[in-house]
Amino acid sequence: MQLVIATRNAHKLEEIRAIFDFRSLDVLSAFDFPEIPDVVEDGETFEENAVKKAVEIAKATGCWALADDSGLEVDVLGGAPGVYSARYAGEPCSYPANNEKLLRELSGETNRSARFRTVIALSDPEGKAETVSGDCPGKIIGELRGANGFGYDPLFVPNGFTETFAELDAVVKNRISHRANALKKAHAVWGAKLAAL
Ligand code: ITT
Repeated sequence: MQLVIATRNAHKLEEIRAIFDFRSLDVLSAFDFPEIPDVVEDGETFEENAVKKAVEIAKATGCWALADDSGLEVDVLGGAPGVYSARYAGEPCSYPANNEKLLRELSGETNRSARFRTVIALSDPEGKAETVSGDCPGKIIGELRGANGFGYDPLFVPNGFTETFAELDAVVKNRISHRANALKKAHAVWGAKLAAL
């Protein structure tokens, strides 16, 4: 049986494959289905967008699908960029422009607390979906540090560390991240079901 990871974000895909033990499942991604149009992410929550991505890809492929909707919530910005994390500085998605905008918005601000959040949705081929979520608390620093990872990683220092996600080894990020925490729950809740596919 095939499972499709409903993402066209290569970094996310790499992290999901590194974190989650898919055992003998044949795992594909949205990159394997170039004819399927991008899912329009117009939900107001990570849950809505994750479910929409998983359900649309499951129905279009006839496979089970797993989607990740994620982003950064900054307390002093009222939870922004939140669901708009990918396109915070406008279209098209640009990580440098998003990071510059975040630094601008937080200029002179002493409260730098934030968290990454991920919602993982799993849909069956008919479009019946469930979700789990995970987060990772930390703070936003005042300059970019490190070259690993993607997105806001060079600005985010997880609680308990002095390095940013972009300075930490991928093995460490994949042990403590929002995505790791969500996927641990996914494994606990859906592991047996997925193993039986
Ligand atoms: P798909 O919808 O195809 O999965 P996407 O990049 O559009 O790809 P999202 O809509 O979930 O995915 O947006 C997630 C954005 O949140 C992403 O582009 C980054 O800016 C940010 N983000 C999520 N997880 C992150 C992480 O682990 N490290 C750094 N930034 C992250």
